Amino acid sequence: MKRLIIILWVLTCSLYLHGQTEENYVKEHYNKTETYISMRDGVKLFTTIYSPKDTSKNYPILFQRTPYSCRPYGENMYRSKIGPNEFLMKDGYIIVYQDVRGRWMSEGLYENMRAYIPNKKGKQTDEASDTYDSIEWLVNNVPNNNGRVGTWGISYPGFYATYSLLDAHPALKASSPQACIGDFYFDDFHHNGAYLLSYWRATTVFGYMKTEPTKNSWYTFPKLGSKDQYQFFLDVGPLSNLDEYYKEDNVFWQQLKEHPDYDEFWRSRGIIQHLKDIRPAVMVVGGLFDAEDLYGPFETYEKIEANSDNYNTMVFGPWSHGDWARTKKRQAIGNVYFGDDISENYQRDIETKFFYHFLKGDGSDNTGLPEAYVFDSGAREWSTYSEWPPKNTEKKTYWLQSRQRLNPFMEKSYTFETFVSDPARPVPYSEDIKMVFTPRKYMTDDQRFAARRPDVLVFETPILEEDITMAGDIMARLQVATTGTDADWIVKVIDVFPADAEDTEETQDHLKMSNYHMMVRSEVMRGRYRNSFSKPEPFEPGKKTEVSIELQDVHHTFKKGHRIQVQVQSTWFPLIDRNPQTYVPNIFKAAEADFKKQTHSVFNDSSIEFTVLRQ
Ligand code: PG9
Repeated sequence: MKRLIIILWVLTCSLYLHGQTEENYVKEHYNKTETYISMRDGVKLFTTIYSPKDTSKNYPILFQRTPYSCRPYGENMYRSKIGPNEFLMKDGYIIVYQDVRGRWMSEGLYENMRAYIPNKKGKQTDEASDTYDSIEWLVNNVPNNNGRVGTWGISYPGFYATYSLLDAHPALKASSPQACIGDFYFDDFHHNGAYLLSYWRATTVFGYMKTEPTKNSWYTFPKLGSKDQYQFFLDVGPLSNLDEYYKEDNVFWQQLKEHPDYDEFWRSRGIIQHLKDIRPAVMVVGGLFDAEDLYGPFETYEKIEANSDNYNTMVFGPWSHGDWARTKKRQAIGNVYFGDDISENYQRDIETKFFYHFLKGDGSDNTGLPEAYVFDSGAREWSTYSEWPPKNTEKKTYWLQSRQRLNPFMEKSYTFETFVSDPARPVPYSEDIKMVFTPRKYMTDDQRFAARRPDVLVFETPILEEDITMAGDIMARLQVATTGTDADWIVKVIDVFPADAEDTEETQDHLKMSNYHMMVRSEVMRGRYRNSFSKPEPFEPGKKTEVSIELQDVHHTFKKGHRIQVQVQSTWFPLIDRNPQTYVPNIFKAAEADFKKQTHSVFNDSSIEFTVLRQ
């Protein structure tokens, strides 16, 4: 017994010491310095530099520019982890963080998704020139650097990593934009013109402009007094009532309200359009179930691939926003479990290899990594491709037919399905009662709760007799009509599990994986923008009209014994705001009386086109 107690005591101490060592790893192996770097217009940007204590050799610089702060501030205050992952942290790199212009301890004025200025003159600045000036200072002033720089970041920091590729400094050899915002009209705050009401609280973080460098947040979240976001936003009513919480000083809220269409304000801020003639090596990383930034990473990879000759690759895993940077053993999103150690294996075998090769290795294109690493979210395994979308794919069209059938052929009979869409009783986007900062879990959520509502149309194949692997984008071409003059159209692609599907430890108590309706991909088109995101048009009541919706790429095997299901609906609340269903110039300024129940129709010459791997 005594021996057992001693063993347990030793084990406890070693675990405690291990934890302490891990927690102090950065402090024990890195020196931290904080400095200001002057930009070409004189504005100073706050920069934190973690340098390996071992000064016997030179190291590459890994550089992240962020709007989320370089905290903790103070040269004796250390982050517990630094860099893209712990393998790189322990492999020896100089890790640098910088508050971007106008955020936290940096000087200057902030602009959301600051517009890129091609052919800048004199002291003109944007995020590309701020990155260039910063890298110029770092490689000439940071001791023991080897003259090679990499940039990385997730989400908004991912946007700044993409930005580093424009007018890139010659020392920039590699960049990994991850879940990188491409355009706020198609990422984060909007999807195809619909405003993401579920992002409303996030407007606090980016709405207020600070007046001077600060270590403490200069904004506070509005107190809502409710954790039930569906009921809260339904009770709020028209969006204009949210002005009660955000006043004139929330600059971004005013901009959102004043720019409902894809106008110059949004167009000028999109970065995808500028991704040409890129030189540094790029590895774009994204999550197949990323609710925040899916458009950005796919478009970033595809635009660079089409317009540059550089080394350009992509990795898309079974992740929600930023999962790949965490180290939880079981990778799951909501109720859906995908496998063990997926993020850690990516960090060790892909991300670390990429940066090592271009920042410490021979820098050739022979990285040993594939062009595309893409997880199959149905087969639960990785695939690699020499290009994305894969060459050996074909388009396969299914038709939305009567009696809830999804057919690979269109029946000759002319039919349509109708439903009453009532903004006062919108379809929830989630069964969960919560108040989110940004949406996340719904991307794989069970959709049976929606399938059983009369205002959700359901179209489903018979039980599949063989596997079907989708690898690429999905195009829905709806033929619709409405009694109103405006409407939103939402399409959801769902994997219906067989009755004998087993629960996992992630399965919520009120659910069973038996017959689980797994959301695979979904998208909305605000109907007024069906022909142009810049020039909205009303519907003519009763007139049959085409509404096309491109759904972002998937890589999913619908296995034998499963079914493919498509759902069509016109509200998705409060993921997106409600459409009044009567045409008004600006939905942000719609009045209560504009919101009207309407009857919508979906005709049987509506189709959905999948990109399918050839057998
Ligand atoms: N793209 C994410 C986001 C942007 C703006 C507001 C809220 C979230 C992100 O940077 O995490």
